Amino acid sequence: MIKIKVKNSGIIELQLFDDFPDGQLVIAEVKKHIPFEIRRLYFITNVFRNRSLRGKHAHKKLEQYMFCLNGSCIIKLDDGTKKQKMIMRDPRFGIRLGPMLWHTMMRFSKDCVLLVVANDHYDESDYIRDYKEFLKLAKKKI
Ligand code: T46
Repeated sequence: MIKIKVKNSGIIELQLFDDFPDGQLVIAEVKKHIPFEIRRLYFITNVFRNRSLRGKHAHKKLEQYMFCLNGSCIIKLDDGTKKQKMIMRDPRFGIRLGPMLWHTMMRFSKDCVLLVVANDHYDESDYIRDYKEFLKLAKKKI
């Protein structure tokens, strides 16, 4: 398994039951796998352009886990000091997108399905969408 080098990230492995050839069942329980109460979930589908970029922001406080349920994409993480790039293609593994972590998703396969669970409701004021501002804030927090 890949080692996470950036701050405020990590990988969780969910419980999997493999009923081949009748499918796989993957389970996430709050507190056992997801360390917060889930207040929102959303999913990203139908990214038809391989060159599409999503994310390109950080959050001030929000905690999230992202799962790639189908297909694949690349995720780039940047904590303001260290950067890391990973391929997401195994639905068992969730990546923590904690506060102050610039994240960009790219190179989506056409069948890519991303599921994100979050510990709070949508709040645009929690987003940092300007990279220079992110770097300034990230340096202050060191
Ligand atoms: C994140 C990455 C992984 C809402 O109104 N409510 C919501 O809950 C969300 C997630 C988005 N929106 C609105 C805000 C924008 O006007 O939907 C529009 C598209 O959102 P955005 O450009 O932020 O989408 P992504 O895919 O770049 O980012 C999303 C999440 O917004 C973000 O929190 O961490 O996925």
